[in-house]
Amino acid sequence: MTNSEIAKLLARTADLLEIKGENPFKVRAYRNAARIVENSSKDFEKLVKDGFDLTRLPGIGKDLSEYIKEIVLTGKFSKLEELKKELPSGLLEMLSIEGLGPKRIKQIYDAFHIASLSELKKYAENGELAKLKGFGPKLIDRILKGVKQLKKAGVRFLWAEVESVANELKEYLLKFEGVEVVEIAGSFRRKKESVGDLDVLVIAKDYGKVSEYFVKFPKVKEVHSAGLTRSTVFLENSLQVDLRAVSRESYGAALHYFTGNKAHNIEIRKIAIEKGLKVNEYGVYRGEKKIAGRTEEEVYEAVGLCYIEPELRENRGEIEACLEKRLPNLIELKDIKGDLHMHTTYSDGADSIEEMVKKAIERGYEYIAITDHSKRLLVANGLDEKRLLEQLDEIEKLREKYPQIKILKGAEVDILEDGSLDFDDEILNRLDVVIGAIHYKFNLSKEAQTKRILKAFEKIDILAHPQNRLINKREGIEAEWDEVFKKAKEMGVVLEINSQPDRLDLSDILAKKAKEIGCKFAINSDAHNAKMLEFVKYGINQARRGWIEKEDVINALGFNDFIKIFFKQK
Ligand code: DGT
Ligand code: CA
Ligand code: CA
Repeated sequence: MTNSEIAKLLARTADLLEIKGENPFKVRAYRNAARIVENSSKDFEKLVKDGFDLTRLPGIGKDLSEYIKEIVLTGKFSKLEELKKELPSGLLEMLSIEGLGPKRIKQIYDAFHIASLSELKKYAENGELAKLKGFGPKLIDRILKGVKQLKKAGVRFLWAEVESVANELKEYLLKFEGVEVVEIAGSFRRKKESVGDLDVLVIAKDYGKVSEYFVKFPKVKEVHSAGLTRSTVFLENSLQVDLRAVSRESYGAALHYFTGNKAHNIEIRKIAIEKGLKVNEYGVYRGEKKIAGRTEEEVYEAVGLCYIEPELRENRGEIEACLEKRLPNLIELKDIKGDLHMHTTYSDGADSIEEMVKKAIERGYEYIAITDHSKRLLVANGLDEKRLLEQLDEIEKLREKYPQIKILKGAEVDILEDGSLDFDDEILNRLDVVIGAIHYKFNLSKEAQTKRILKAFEKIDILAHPQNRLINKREGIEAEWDEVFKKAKEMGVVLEINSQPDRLDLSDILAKKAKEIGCKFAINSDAHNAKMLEFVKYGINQARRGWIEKEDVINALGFNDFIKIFFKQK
């Protein structure tokens, strides 16, 4: 870690403290610290590793010495991490816009509570920003340019956000004469929770004509390049799309190469080399001779491997698992038999219980649980906790009206700061399904957060969105996940894979970890209206990336098996 990297973390801390409106002396202290480190001729990393007492250097007190040590030894600065959790990540992004320093961002944030670049753009365009003191037309112009650049450079899109435009584009291309195959490779095909750009492959008679047609796709905003085998455009939402021509003979090799990820590709290439083979985007070769490339299956077979599903291609042990014949048999959407987490007009949902029930029947579910919020969030929404009791009565009536589906009585109960629950036992005892969820106090220490969750395990059946992250916006809580998962398995608490596109929580990595420990999962929609019951497909994507099989998922069981297992604990 260089001095200027250390300084950058300290300066960022100062910026965020300033945006937050902290004491100016504190802000200045961090800014000074950053400058001292940046300007020092000493190599701090080396000094720390040699155990040198930094306070002996001019200008470095006890605090700064501790900060530098922490950063060098952990690569992170905990004060900054805390601030990042407290403030929307959009504010951090704004800091890299030329002309926007912490003072101006604070002005903007205080006035409009803008939390993302898209909102910033909106306020710049609709004239609101210009009402702030010091925001002249030149600055507004610079802000707009900055937003555009940033979006091009580094903004990732939620998978679900690009799904419809990706499908539209695919259909559009397939309509063109001479186009035989269109496939979207890359992270989109791997169903990664967020996508940097779209990598589209086509097999076509005349690529030049297809490329001309491609850049006229109605949602294209800007054509970056249109070459002989590759074209790049930006769509209205700033999403980059690359189109590549591939030949039929190389299609499998190209699809494999551009699906990635890169680390998976590199591993495959290593295995090939050991066998005296060469793999690239055109095929698998022994010497000059091409021995495979038409299909992906052929490519894997040629290097002595079985077919690996795109969702698993992350170099997280999938190649080893294939060689040891223990690749998972991944869960599919059609395996889901019920949904155990949804909201209605009894709390913050938009549709009635009956509308949710009808939609669930339409989806062929055998059972659902109605799980509105507990006291804290009811009150916050101006509602009364007695509503739950009325709701239970209504469920009784609907059970009679819709005998073809089992309607379970549930609630999504807040886990309070000390791990106790936001409904009394008397109410909890009347419920079939108690989901526990953390909705506030996200930045407790790891120990406190773990304790909070384990305490709640005494009374809950399912832990909702365990990490409490919002993709690209909020990192989520810290907890001793190994301990949480072991306890969940031991106590029969089911872990949710929440299907909301910006949650997808548990993440792929933690879901895999929990599976290895032996936990059970519920892939739930967390629907806030009837249409949202469809979101379960996103949860399925994430579950597959976490190596989850049908047998691991409690709501993939038919109702009779479900109650046997789910209610065993009670
Ligand atoms: P993204 O777009 O950031 O969400 O992630 P990807 O995985 O779609 O990455 P992207 O668009 O940069 O490239 C698409 C695929 O192309 C990638 O998954 C693997 C392959 N690829 C790209 N660059 C390299 C490379 O330098 N070496 C190898 N072996 N493969 C590469
Ligand atoms: Ca990509
Ligand atoms: Ca790409």
